[in-house]
Amino acid sequence: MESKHSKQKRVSYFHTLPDINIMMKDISFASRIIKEAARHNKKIIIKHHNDADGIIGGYALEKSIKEYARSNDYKPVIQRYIYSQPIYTYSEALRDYSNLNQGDLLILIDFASSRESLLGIKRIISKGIYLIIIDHHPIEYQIHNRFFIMLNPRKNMKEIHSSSGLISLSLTELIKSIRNKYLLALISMYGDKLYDERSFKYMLEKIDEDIEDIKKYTKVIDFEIFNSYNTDYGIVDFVLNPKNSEMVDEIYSYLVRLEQKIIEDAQRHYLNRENLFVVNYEKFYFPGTYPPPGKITGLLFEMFKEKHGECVVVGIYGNNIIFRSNASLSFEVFFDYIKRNFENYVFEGGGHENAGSIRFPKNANITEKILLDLLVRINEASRDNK
Ligand SMILES: [Mn+2]
Repeated sequence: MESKHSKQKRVSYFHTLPDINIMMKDISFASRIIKEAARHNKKIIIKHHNDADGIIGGYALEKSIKEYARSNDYKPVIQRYIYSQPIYTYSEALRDYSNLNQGDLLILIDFASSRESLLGIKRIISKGIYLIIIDHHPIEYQIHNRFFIMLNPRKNMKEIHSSSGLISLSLTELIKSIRNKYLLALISMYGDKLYDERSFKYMLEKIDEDIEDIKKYTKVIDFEIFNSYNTDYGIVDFVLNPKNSEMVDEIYSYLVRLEQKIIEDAQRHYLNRENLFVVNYEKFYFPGTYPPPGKITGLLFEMFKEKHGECVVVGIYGNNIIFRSNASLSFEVFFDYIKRNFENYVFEGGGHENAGSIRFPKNANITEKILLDLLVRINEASRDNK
């Protein structure tokens, strides 16, 4: 029989994954900051991106901190919010600045690594509020400050395999391990299309659900958040509760039909040259409806990929373009070109390798035709460079 001691010493599976393992020092530091905040009954605010990855991170961390506090009879004030922008805006920072005091803790999940978030972040830590950012998007700044910790594998690695949900779960293992952790990790990774074959296989073996269930849960959670007006009425618990399986199945089959329709519509509205595709969402997408442009791009990408193997899909929606590729033309190369040749643009975000979105000013006049020519040119130039 195992002694209590050896049980405590057992290493969490999450901590053995390369992206996570390389961050263990920071993860352990973050867990100490969180436990301290709980012990001193501080206010802890968690804000997370409004997608499946973001909510899994926020949900897991909230649960873990609450259970830790309860078991130790601490009484921190814990609040969690869904946040729908890809950057930590200055107005959001001012709100947090006024709601939190010195020694309180703010945790931002699945956003806030971009340059545009920096001023707000500085404002927060200038008050002595602890700030933990859990993210996997490209990092565009560095801060060395005792109130600031960033858990983002891109600090150390170029190619990453972890979702923000997975990083959050790795952190909960040092606070209070939670139920369903493998199922939650899989949903967060599936939500961001981060299929790491080995860890997927390992975690799927640990749970009763199969990959089809993961797919269903992820899509339904995404859809629920999209329609939630940024209020979490208990989305994750609802979707995962077997009592609700009939309703969840019904929502899922509705979503499958929605996706099929969007794919059919999109097939009438694209231009392409070989494996480069430009799709104009303005011709078939109704603003504010599900699936939103970022997800449409993902669906079309999966479809074109099946037919063409390597391909690049770019969607235009108003002044936004959304890029997705598994071909030699990467988002990095594309974005580099934009930086050098366009005066005005904003990097909007992106969840994973070779995906991202860029916004242009209103009168930039970027049409499908211009964009396709641009793609062809960049593609040829990047080939010649190799
Ligand atoms: Mn994410």
